[in-house]
Amino acid sequence: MTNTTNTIKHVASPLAHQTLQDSNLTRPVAGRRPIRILPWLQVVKIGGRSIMDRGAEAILPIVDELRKLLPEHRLLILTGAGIRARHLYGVGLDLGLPVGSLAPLAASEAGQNGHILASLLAPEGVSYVEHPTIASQLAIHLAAARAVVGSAFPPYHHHEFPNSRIPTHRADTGAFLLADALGAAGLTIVEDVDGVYTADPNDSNSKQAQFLRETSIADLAKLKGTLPFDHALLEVMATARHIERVQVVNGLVPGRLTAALRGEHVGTIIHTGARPV
Ligand code: GWN
Ligand code: ATP
Repeated sequence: MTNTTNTIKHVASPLAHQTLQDSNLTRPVAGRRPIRILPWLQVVKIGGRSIMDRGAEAILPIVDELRKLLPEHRLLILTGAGIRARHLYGVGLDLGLPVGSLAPLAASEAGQNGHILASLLAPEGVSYVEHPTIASQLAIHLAAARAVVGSAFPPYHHHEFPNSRIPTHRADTGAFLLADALGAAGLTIVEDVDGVYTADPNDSNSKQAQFLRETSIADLAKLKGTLPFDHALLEVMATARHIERVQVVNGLVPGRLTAALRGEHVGTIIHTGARPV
């Protein structure tokens, strides 16, 4: 019998002979901080319901602000889905559609809002870029333009987790996952409230709502009530690799987004689980 082991063809890998479940063995290889792919990028998530659904009254001032920010920042502007997705959930759930069918349908509404925003910024060279382009050709697009617009909704499609009938990973989660994966300089979430409160400030039954100027995922996880973003955002912020803080700002107040991108504290700062190097 000839010896069939050919050392020339053997590819040495530190992960070859072990289970990937054993963190003691994977940590030396996987424990290092990933590189920042686009460290100069500022990611801005524009609310679907809170900004886009309000039409010209809310959108035009934000467009004006974004336009003026272009010489200062290179932006990935991501839009949420808004009221059309909520209508869709209502119809889809009534028909018994599974969550994996509702996710792409809702995602398409986030994309539509992105197309609207990109059209308004087109004179500045800003275009809507598709999910596959964000995944693999973002750098070249941002070399050609100061900003691009995309859908904030993550394209989980039929892979959306079936732990809820409404997709749990929505636009805020999608924006954070992208910003952290790209190692972006920051993420700003633009809403129609000044930031995060201890309860919904627009709920007439929660007059006790107190503004949280600075908070953390641990503190927010203890809050019993609702949040102005997807609950799953807390989970993905817990395991963040790069984005150490997110600021939630009121996009209905002119100048707040500009100030936030300049590093000013004008909304709620949420500290994530990412640690400084
Ligand atoms: O369609 O507005 O991207 O950027 O999650 O998938 O449902 O798709 O299923 O490149 O791939 O509707 O067609 O649509 O919003 O997501 O896009 O115009 O395969 O540019 O074709 O990952 O835009 O769209 O909805 O984002 O969020 O053709 Mo749309 Mo969305 Mo366009 Mo995109 Mo989904 Mo594509 Mo996709 Mo689908
Ligand atoms: P999408 O982009 O997914 O369409 P959005 O981010 O534009 O959504 P909402 O999901 O409606 O908007 O979130 C903003 C709303 O959340 C606020 O208008 C506010 O009334 C509500 N809200 C609920 N709980 C809180 C809270 N704890 N603090 C602040 N706002 C809250």
